[in-house]
Amino acid sequence: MLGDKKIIFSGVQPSGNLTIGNYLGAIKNFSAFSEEYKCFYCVVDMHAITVRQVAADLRRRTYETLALYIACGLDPEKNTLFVQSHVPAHAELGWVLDCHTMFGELSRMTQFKDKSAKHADNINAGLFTYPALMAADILLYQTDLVPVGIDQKQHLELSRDIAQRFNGIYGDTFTVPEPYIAKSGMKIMSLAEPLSKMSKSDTNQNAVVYILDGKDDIIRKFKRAVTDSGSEIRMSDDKPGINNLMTIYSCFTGKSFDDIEREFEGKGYGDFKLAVGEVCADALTPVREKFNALMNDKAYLEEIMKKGADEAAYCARKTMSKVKRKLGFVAL
Ligand code: ATP
Ligand code: LTN
Repeated sequence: MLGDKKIIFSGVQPSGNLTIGNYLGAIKNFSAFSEEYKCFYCVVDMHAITVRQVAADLRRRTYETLALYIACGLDPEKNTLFVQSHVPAHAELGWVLDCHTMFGELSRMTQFKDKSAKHADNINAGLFTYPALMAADILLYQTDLVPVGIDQKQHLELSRDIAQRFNGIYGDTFTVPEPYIAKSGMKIMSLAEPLSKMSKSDTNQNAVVYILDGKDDIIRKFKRAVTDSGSEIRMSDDKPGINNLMTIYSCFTGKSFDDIEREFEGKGYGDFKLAVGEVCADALTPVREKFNALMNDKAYLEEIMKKGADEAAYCARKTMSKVKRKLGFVAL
């Protein structure tokens, strides 16, 4: 709690162009919390370097991710928006939590297994201990609730285990966080392979719709989306392609699956794909316009980064002094 408000923390890596998966699974939901909670939204650049990055790209994407937070509706006056590497306490608590996280626990993380298969030439220690740094992000702010896509559920469970373990050894130190996983949009799938997650690091550009894609690209990608045999627009276990498109349509329009089935009764996949492309493009146009304006004002973005880092560092400092005292570190 901060004052009488519960605390929210979430993060997005500046590791690529953000997708409609990041948007529907995470960022779009963030602004709903601004009034009722004290919210920290972080650009987690330290997590991004667990995979090799080109410095100039990482720098640009850090500005872009912050600009997208704002373009997607996060008011910097009502939310603390900041960059992870600007608050050194993340690295500091990260180390402490490394020493309270078990090798076996980290070995079981599916994201680690996936990413080490994908980057077999760079299975570095940071990739392995990534979830302990993520736990540090969350626990540093005494976070109550963490809005994420379902792919992060396992990491959240580990954060809870680490918090409980630490509290058990040293006495009450951290709030034990709960995940907040939106019912729809928690896992948007690839348009090319609807059994795998849409991911910003996918090399197949047609599989992924980016938040900043123009209308023509969006419509073209949806038109090419892989669909299933049959022709009915209906949710069904054996229709992963249509399920995914229905989910996307539902997220952008707020319509239920029953409504969508009724709306497209008697129509074919072609009509439906075009409709999904159109609602998606229409919803993202204002986001893109706002984003472009913000990217032309770097000084403003830097001002937000600075203000965010100060606010975050203030809260982080309180937790860090408590942690150091409990551990037996000598205070000067
Ligand atoms: P990468 O491909 O680099 O691993 P990513 O696309 O998975 O990245 P992250 O920065 O790791 O993106 O995730 C940011 C947020 O977006 C997280 O809360 C994550 O759960 C959510 N998210 C990512 N992809 C999807 C998706 N396809 N559907 C729903 N939510 C998603
Ligand atoms: N691991 C997350 C990004 C992330 C995060 C966090 C999300 C890093 N720290 C803290 C929520 C809270 C990812 O890969 N999507």
